[in-house]
Amino acid sequence: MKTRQQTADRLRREKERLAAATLDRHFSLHPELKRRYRERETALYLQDTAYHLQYLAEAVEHDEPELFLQYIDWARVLLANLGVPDADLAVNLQCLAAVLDGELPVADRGAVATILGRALAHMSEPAPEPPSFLAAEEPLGITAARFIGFLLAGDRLAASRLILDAVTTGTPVADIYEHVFAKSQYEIGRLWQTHKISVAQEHFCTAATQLVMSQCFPYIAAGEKNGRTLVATCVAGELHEIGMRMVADFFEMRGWDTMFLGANMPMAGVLKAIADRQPDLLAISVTMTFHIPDAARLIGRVRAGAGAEKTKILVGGRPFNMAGNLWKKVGADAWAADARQAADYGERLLGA
Ligand code: B12
Repeated sequence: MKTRQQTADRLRREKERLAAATLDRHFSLHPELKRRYRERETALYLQDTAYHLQYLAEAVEHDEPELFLQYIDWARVLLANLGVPDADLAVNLQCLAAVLDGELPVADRGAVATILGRALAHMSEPAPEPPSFLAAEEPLGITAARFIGFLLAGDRLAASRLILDAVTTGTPVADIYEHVFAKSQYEIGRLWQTHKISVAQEHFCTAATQLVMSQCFPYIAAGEKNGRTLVATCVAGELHEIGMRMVADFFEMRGWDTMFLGANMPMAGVLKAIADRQPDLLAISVTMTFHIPDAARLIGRVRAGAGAEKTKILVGGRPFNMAGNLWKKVGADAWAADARQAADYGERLLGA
């Protein structure tokens, strides 16, 4: 366990140097690539390889290969849509495997080689084109399609009216969150990944969705309070906040008093909020796999500090949904896959 952690730390710490060694090896095996690559392509190659190393580090440290395998599935789609063929990525991974085989302590070469080997084996099949997250036959499927259609057309007012009409005519806000907002955000991500929308469109849709979520707030926070308290936060560096916000709002709908701290929260600030409020539950969200160490560190500090003895810790977000046992490895009390389940498990954790 200790060696895995040391190896992972080394992959993280030396990612730039290891990426440069991988590029050198790739160029020496394929001199035509060196002729093709300008400054920009070279910089992107180094950046992507450093990303591979960060995801690999998490997979190795926690013994969760899926964290790397699903990342490579994702990277193949992204790169293919940017004109980088699968074959180039495969050689990149082979070169990375050779560099690491020469660099790592003998005890950990096996674990790394197995994960990289599995990723390369996956690549013998064509990359699956990610399917749409929207379908008319799904609950609120037509509303979700209309909502995203308005956002992609730049019409926030129509998107807002669509949702407020649904809410005032009896559609539960929880259903709107689950079937409209979450699905349309995943779809926006797919459209960005496959190069069908721009970064600006993705930012616009996300900001507009947050606007409409805020308009729903008076409908969710109006019920009786149950005396339970929640602090909900994203770790430092983590910019994806909608998932955590949704989870916090589901607790609010069930009568909890919630304090949602949003994205990129400094650890010291979270610790202070916990000491001040002594909540029943701390909810921590991670989307980018390379933020897992920040969640583990935060949990360690909360457990070690005074004033949080009664606070239970629930984690969630993309990497926890990929690796079903990761929550235990970061020291949490529980994990839930989505907002509805989070509220169920939170209540169960407290024996409510
Ligand atoms: C919007 C968005 C952004 C916005 C976020 C703005 C904001 N204010 O939140 C911005 C532009 C900042 C952004 C940046 C980046 N993003 Co982004 N982003 C997205 C997008 C499109 C939507 C995220 C979202 O709102 N999802 C909707 C919510 C509801 O889903 P969720 O987060 O999964 O949450 C649910 C569950 O996971 C769970 N849950 C979540 N948290 C918690 C916590 C607890 C305690 C519990 C119990 C449960 C739980 O419950 C939630 C509700 O059901 C996703 C696509 C996607 N598939 O999610 C990409 C996505 C996550 N981003 C991606 C990437 C690559 C990036 C960048 C690296 C891009 C770049 N080159 O800069 C940066 C990294 C930034 C960082 N350091 O954090 C990739 C990640 C791929 C990967 N392999 O890791 C994705 C998947 C896009 C894609 N399809 O390619 N992004």
